[in-house]
Amino acid sequence: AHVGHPTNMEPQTNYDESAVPSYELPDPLIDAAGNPVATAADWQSRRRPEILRLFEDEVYGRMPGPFESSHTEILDEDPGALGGRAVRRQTRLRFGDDETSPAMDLLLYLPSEATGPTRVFLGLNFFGNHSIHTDPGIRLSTEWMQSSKSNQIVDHRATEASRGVFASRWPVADILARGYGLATIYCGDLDPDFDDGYANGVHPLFYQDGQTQPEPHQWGSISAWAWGLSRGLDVLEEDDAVDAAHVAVMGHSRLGKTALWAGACDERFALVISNNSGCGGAALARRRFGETVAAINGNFPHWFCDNHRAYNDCEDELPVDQHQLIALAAPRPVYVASAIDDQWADPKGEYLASRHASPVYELLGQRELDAQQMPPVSQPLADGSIGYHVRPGGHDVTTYDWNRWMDFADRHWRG
Ligand code: GTR
Repeated sequence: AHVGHPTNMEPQTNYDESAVPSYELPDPLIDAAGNPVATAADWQSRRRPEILRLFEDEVYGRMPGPFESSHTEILDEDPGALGGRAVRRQTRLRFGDDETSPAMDLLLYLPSEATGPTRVFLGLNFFGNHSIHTDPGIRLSTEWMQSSKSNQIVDHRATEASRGVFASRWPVADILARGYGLATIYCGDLDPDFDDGYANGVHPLFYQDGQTQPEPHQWGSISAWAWGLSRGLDVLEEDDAVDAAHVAVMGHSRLGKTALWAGACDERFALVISNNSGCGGAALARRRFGETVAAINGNFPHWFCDNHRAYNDCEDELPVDQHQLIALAAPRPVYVASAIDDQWADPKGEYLASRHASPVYELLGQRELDAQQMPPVSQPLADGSIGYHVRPGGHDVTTYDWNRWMDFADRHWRG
């Protein structure tokens, strides 16, 4: 199973390190007026909100708070799922009062041998909750999704044959065996991933009278997905079997961009994980290596806010760069994972952004990413509060990645 990509082959794409332009990164510890940020309190109360606001207004778009008339319904529970290894719970959060209101379904697995509240990894998926495992008890998504022959999505709808098509990206048994829970939501429940001028999904719930699409500084699809992750955390907070103070938000690719953004906006997430998130995620925009701002806004006009288009081919004008997005996770642990053959996502740019987030972690008394060089493949740098690895292979999520994240979570949460 794989995600159908657009061409990813812009003729002008640069894959040559020697052709990376020289650039100057905005300093996370110098504010917009040019004053240094010298204390943790100064960062937290003044500089952090300033950077967050710039990412809202110039990159992803501002998102609203929770929807007022939301209703939670537990759809089903099975204490003996996966051959008795798991408790499976499916919860629907409906935004609005009637059956036609948009809703998101959260699938949760917890280890059946858990004796107390469980720490959970929460991530969005691309093709429905049923795509993460062959478990016949998972409700088959009925929502729109990208048609895909290889993933058994026919006429934009999931089929029974699409159960488990992405199981390799979600090693549920391993996660449970290590004592963690896993929660997931289909991103299309929040906003179907195509450009329709924001007529569907959750955006219209918040339109003012007469408004038909978000303002140029208001949320695009990545913000809507990130908003959904926060609503997922709301659901988990209501669940006594979940240790909601230890929820890691993770995501791959466009959903990895989303995980970083969700972790920046919602400080309840205790740990933040980006996998192969690339442009608009963990990779520095100013390097213009692989996917660029112009390429991503061209191929996916609905992901970012409209203001972001002003930076097409003008990356140096951006008031922020992606190392500052990673820094917004501080002081919470953050992990950035790259894949060496995924040059479109610029693994080196992802490493550099992680390293340049370090001064903020240091200021907050955390151990930074102290390697001056990008590490070789399969040599994770994960002793501090910023974890980084580049693994062999291409654009994907593997058990290797999950094992590193679980090692990292163990280290931070279990000492
Ligand atoms: C690509 C896109 C990347 C990444 C990827 C994915 O086509 O250019 O930014 O998001 O899709 O989400 O799989």
